[in-house]
Amino acid sequence: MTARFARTALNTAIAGLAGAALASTSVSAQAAQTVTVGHTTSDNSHYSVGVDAFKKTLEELSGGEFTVEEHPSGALGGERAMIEGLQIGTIDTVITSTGPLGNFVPETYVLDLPFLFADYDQARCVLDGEIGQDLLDQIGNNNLVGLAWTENGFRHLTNSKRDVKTPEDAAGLKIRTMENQMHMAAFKEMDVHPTPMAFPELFTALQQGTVDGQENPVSVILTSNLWEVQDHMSLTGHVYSPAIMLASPVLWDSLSDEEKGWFKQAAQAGAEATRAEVSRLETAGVKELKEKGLTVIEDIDKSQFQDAVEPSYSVYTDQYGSEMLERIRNSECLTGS
Ligand code: EAX
Repeated sequence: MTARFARTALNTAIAGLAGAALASTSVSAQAAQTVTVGHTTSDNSHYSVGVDAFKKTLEELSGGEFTVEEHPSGALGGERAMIEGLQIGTIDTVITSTGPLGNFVPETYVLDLPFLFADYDQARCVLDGEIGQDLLDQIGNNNLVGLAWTENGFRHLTNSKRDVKTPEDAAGLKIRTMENQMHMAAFKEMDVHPTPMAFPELFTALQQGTVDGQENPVSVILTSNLWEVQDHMSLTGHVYSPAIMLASPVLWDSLSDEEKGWFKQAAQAGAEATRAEVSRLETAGVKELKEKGLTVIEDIDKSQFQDAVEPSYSVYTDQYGSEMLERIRNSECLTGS
């Protein structure tokens, strides 16, 4: 190396260092605002895949003004407790199933009726359309902000006692349900003993035999390791479980319109990533659960379960009428579309 070349290389290196120092000064002068996201599932779940996409999109759109901190596995509490946290501003954003949401926004109970949606296409289409938007608006009237509909998935039954092929097989089992009136009413019709419980308590309750079984989408059963404490799974798909990304009104009111737009766009990117993961796990996850030792009953006559829980619809219509139910049934969203 000639002396001249060495000097030039040294100068370039010094210039580079100075540039880096300048860049880091300007970043630290404008520290990113950290946004918390809470959810109950693990850090390899469908929700977590959504958080990654949300984080990436929000950081990109805001040019680093916001950064995202994930709190998975119920670290910030169960879903009902986290929604309360949003209302008082102790949590910024939450991804939750609609399980406990009806307790805050009764209009959303309709979504948790058993066998309301025939398949993923129909459910996603309804939530992405006018009906989904109207429900987001209702959520906005209840001291919460609905950023985007995302997804938990069709729920399937697991238990530690026996193979369940028919509603009669399930009768007498003690099953943990979400804290949702519609789910509890449906299970009562099957002569199951519904035991509402927050998700973070579920694994231990199954392990200790406080309950015999539970019901959740494949993604949750797999990534929350429920297969370790359950033996039998039935692909009942008895209810579609929507999820939603919610924000605290305290955070929301501090944002400009442009920033609000970034949050909504990022939440939608998260929802798309989550839905793709739910779809992937619907088959790949079942295979994995079998490999882990669960007996999976795939050939279920769903119409038997549907007939058994049908009377529970009156629990909803007696209180809330049938207008929203009819809108969903009459929507242009087709199955398999
Ligand atoms: O949203 O409580 C439940 O069973 C939910 O499916 C879970 O918390 C993921």
